[in-house]
Amino acid sequence: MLVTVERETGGSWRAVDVRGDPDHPVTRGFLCAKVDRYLERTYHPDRLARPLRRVGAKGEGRFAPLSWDDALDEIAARLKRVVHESGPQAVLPYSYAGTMGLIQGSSMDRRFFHRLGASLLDRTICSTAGGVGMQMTVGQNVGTDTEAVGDAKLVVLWGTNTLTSNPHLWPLVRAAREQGAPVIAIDPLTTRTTAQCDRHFMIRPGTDAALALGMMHVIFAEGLADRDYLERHALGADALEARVREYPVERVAEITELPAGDIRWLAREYARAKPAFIRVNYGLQRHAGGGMAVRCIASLPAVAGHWRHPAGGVQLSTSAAHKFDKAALERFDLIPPGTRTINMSRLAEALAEPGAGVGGPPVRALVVYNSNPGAVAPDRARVRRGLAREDLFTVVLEHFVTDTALFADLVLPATTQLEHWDVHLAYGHYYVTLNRPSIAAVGDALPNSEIFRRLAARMGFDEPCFRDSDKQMIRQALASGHRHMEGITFERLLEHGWARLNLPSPWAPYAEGGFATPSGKCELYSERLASRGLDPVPTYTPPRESREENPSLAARYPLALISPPAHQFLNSTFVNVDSLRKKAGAPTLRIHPDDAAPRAIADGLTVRCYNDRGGFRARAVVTVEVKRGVVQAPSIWWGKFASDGMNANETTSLALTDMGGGATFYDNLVEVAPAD
Ligand SMILES: Nc1nc2c(c(=O)[nH]1)N[C@H]1C(S)=C(S)[C@@H](COP(=O)(O)OP(=O)(O)OC[C@H]3O[C@@H](n4cnc5c(=O)[nH]c(N)nc54)[C@H](O)[C@@H]3O)O[C@H]1N2
Ligand SMILES: Nc1nc2c(c(=O)[nH]1)N[C@H]1C(S)=C(S)[C@@H](COP(=O)(O)OP(=O)(O)OC[C@H]3O[C@@H](n4cnc5c(=O)[nH]c(N)nc54)[C@H](O)[C@@H]3O)O[C@H]1N2
Ligand SMILES: [Mo]
Repeated sequence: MLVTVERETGGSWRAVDVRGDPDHPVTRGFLCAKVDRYLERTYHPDRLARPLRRVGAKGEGRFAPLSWDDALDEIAARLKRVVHESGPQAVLPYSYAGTMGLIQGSSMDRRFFHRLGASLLDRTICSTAGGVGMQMTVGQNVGTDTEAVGDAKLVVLWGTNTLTSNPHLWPLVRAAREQGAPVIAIDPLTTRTTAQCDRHFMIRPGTDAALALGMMHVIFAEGLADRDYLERHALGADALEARVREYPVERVAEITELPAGDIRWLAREYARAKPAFIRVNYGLQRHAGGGMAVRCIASLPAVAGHWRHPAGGVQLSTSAAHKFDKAALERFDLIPPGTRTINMSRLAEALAEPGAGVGGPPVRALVVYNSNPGAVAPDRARVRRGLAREDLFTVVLEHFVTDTALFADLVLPATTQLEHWDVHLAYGHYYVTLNRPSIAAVGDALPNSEIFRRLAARMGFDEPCFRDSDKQMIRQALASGHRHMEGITFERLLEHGWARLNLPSPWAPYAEGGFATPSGKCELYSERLASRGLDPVPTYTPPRESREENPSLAARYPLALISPPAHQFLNSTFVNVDSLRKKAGAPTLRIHPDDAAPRAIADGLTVRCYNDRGGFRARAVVTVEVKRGVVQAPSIWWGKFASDGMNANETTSLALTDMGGGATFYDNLVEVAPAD
């Protein structure tokens, strides 16, 4: 991102424009809809400029400013007291994707909490199910090189809304299509993306594993498998072939609610295109069987031999190829042995009445940064009950008074990406990016790293690592010695802004095998899964909230709710940016006419969407663009922008995925009724 600054009277710099870097081979000079409005957000009148102390009740939002010294002294004193009375594990850090920069997201903060001995946080809320599904199959969350995608002969966009959530892939999808590649979407909803595809399969949510198994059934049965690749580079092809015999097309049609003919067509086209590319993404792994679903899909390119070509294969992420020195950044060696880990997707449980469910001391102090769990975490009502606990000491580092900050005892103003140093990996390409500050901090805001540096000094942590500057930490991150990072230096990044990992271009990661699994092969049979008590062979796990798994629940709550990102927001970030919120409109719920009619729901009516966990109001949009039996509530609204103060996470559950302990946001049965 290139920032244009102008000198203001008084001499300071003001950012006046942000744009994509036209030289960047993947982002090609354009920003997504929301980051395009980054200045409106940076200079927003509500932007936090000073530390605040709560003066009203929790959740009420009445605060008074105080100095940094007073705020940090108070926090240090409170943390020391909690540690003294209940042990350090009574402190819980909570952070996720506000910034994904390594310095402002996982460096000084981690050192601080590791040295303190705080509870560890398992960061599962987004991607761990699919990540583990990839690890168990290809060994790591590394897939097809984005830049090669234009040469694919068939593109499957599987559980992803590319034009909204990953727009920089689109030019490459278009390039493939211009050369004749059909582009196929698999999604229960019509989206901006599916509307641009040649075919759209409206699959029943949570059944993608069955579709992949059915495709492999056809591929094996019709002699379309790449036996040579399987023999040389896969483990367990026989076990897989036996398994997919259990998934004939007719059975898969029943499970997925897709026509048998379409499944057969897809399998044949997929196998014959040399090569075919699958962009699988995180949407379809937010279900109970999400890990297995990704594993089944990740098995396809080995079976059809698509990894042979740089443009073939699967991409869930590219993150794991970025080999930064995490040990140096985060200092795992400072963690006291035996420290417990709390799963962030179950924050509601961790904050519930003292100690419930997590074992060990109750959480008495919560330090939130880069995250807004009061809006984004599942079972929001319970999360908020936890945040409202009088005996919980809560600190929130933020840009704004979010749904979470409303409950804070102290709110600390943090810098944005225009105001601090950072270095980034990517999860959609193979480039490292340096983040240089372009303006001074707005108000008295400080970088997360500096806040934890100052807190460390107050806690008496005197190891030299607590005095490292951000620039020093960037150098430490780059100096991993891994061959992917060779030649990527701070100086080079300063000069150029970004650098491709030291990889061939284009890169075909598994053309000659070289899988990062214990066997070095694509593990279609996984000993590691067997040892975890899971099926070692790809299989289908039905959604947890479904007619198969819980018929009585499905009878009471027959509709499957999907609450995916909005085009104009980034999770709960940007919801308070007026221009974007205007475009997003009010909270809506899309519902099929056949589901709307028996409920007396007309287009535009205010409805309530609910289950036993809670509910929220939205304006009904009656449309055939959602699958029958599925409803969609886009975006994670803030309480203050919704008429009832609620959002979709009132209905989502604490249940976890089969692998990686992930959240199951889209495995969620509800009922919908007119609001009044
Ligand atoms: N504009 C915008 N972009 C974003 C974000 C944002 O909030 N806004 N968030 C960012 C983040 S943190 C992430 S993790 C990514 C998420 O982006 P993606 O990985 O693309 O995931 P989702 O948007 O959750 O879901 C993508 C699609 O999957 C579909 N889906 C849901 N369940 C199923 C299923 O069972 N099977 C199939 N086949 N499809 C299903 C949904 O209908 C949706 O259209 O986007 C990133 N980009
Ligand atoms: N129902 C439902 N719930 C979901 C999802 C869904 O699809 N449906 N998606 C899930 C997914 S994929 C994800 S990744 C999570 C995301 O959940 P979060 O990680 O909580 O992401 P955001 O909602 O964007 O909130 C990030 C916060 O960090 C703040 N922030 C940004 N930069 C900085 C910084 O440098 N310093 C500090 N201190 N703060 C900063 C922002 O102001 C913002 O309030 O939500 C999950 N929740
Ligand atoms: Mo995410």
